[in-house]
Amino acid sequence: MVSPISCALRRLGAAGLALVVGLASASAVAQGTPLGTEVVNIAHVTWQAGGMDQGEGLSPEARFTVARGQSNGILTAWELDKGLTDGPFENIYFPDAEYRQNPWLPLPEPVDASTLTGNPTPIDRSTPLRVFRTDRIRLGVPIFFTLEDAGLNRDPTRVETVEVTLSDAATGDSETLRFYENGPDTGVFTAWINTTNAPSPNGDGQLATQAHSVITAQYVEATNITNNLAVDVDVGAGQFDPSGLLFDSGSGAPLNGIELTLIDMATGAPAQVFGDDLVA
Ligand SMILES: [Ca+2]
Ligand SMILES: [Ca+2]
Repeated sequence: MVSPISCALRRLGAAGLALVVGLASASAVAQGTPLGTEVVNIAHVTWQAGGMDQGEGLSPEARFTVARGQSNGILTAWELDKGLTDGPFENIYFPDAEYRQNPWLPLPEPVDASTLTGNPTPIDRSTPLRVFRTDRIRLGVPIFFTLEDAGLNRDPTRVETVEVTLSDAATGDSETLRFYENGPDTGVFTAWINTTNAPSPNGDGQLATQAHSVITAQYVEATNITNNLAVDVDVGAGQFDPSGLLFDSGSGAPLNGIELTLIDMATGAPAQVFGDDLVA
């Protein structure tokens, strides 16, 4: 962004010298100017002698980058209430979100593809969703996110956006999302992501994961790293693994001290159980 500065003319002395001096000014930066924008103010200096223009002299520049001070943002992961937990719950509106695939595209609608509560019908986002904070999900459920930061609500008349990157530790899949403010003046930016145990390339709007992985969401503010935010979500098992852990169906947390008897559906008798190698 370049801010041409209006100039003042002042005659100097009997020799008839005149200088035209530009004034650097930060006021040319609008409130909604994106963070990281470089602003260049140029002070034009021209001069006259004996009433004659002598052309342009020095043109010094002043450059600065639009940044902000330390903020107190909060990045939170949420899961839709399916009646499996006691909460606490909040009702949050998730109106819009996009993923980067050159250009930005609307995110696929959130769908629960988990074993226990799966439903192919997309979750209705037309009204606020009843959600609870989560740091552990069952594989296949969509994760909802909020980034709350009043300092990023730079224009109270406009819905603004922030970028957040999601990554999965086990699969390496990564998605860059554009969170939309859920009202012109809320300072609450929202998005969601569907999770799958199927292969999913970077930048397709869903996140490949697997049991016991960790999904990380990161907000990075290049102009002030003290405002960086991150949240981790552990992934529980999606299908029964005879040699694995048992997880609470509501929270996804591993259970301890549980005895489980597998029944052979054909005989009604306890089933013979094999390990991962299908032999032992
Ligand atoms: Ca706003
Ligand atoms: Ca993907």
